[in-house]
Amino acid sequence: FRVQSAVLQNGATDRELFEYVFGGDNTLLALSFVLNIALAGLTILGIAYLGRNLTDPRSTAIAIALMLISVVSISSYTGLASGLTLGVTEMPPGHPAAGATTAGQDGVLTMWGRYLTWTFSTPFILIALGMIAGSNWTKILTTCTFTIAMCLTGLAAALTTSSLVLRWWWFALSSVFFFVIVYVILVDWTAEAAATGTADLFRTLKFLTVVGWFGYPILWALGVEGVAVLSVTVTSWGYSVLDIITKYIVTFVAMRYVVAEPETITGGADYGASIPGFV
Ligand code: RET
Repeated sequence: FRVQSAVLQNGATDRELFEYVFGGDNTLLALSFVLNIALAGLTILGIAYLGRNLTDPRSTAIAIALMLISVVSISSYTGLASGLTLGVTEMPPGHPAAGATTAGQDGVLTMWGRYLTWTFSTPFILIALGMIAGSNWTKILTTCTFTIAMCLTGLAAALTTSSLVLRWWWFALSSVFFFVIVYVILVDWTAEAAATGTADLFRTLKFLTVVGWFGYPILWALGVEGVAVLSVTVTSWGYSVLDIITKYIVTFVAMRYVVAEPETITGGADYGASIPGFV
């Protein structure tokens, strides 16, 4: 007796996907995962080392937020490398990759674990940035909820197979949520950082973050999920390189500053109160 399930029939197992990635023909794809496992591990150790003498509670909180970014990342990439958070998705009619096959299944390789785990990693980036800017928790948590919404609608965009229009509708929704975050960073936090005295550091972090984050929707649109101009391997390397910029480089830039100038960071200690004019 066999239960017929459309989902199970189309789905490759984690073992099949693991063998597909590490089976020899996809070494480059496999490396895009393994590199980030190594870098996330080194970043965690680096933060523990650099922050070993921190006593100021605010600086320590920022260091912990930064560490959690890499804690999520090492788990995320382990999920991808093990095949557990990979899938094969059959694209809807009209999609350029409709009719493709991967690992013996109908569909294209979907790295859905990426979209899922950004839900957990991006809030910590925004908590660290918001605290460095000296913002208040209303704004920090607003950006956190919008990034969660952005990542989950992005996940929906990647997994929707019912229609091409719906995939792009999810993409548009996700982009609107993204613009809310970009607005808060560029307008509110920039002004607050100037008042807090962290403008210099914030300018660097803002540049790395805003430019880096814009790369993700561009890759999505050009990659196999979107118009399929880029191959899965190129897309995966694109995300892995963006992750290096938006996570590990941002972490070390922020960490060096937190360790070197805790007084300035502590200067934003009234983060519970809004700066006049920026409610
Ligand atoms: C998607 C597709 C839908 C439209 C938009 C996207 C934006 C994703 C972003 C991801 C950032 C991820 C980071 C991860 C680090 O851990 C979901 C690709 C707007 C901005 C910084």
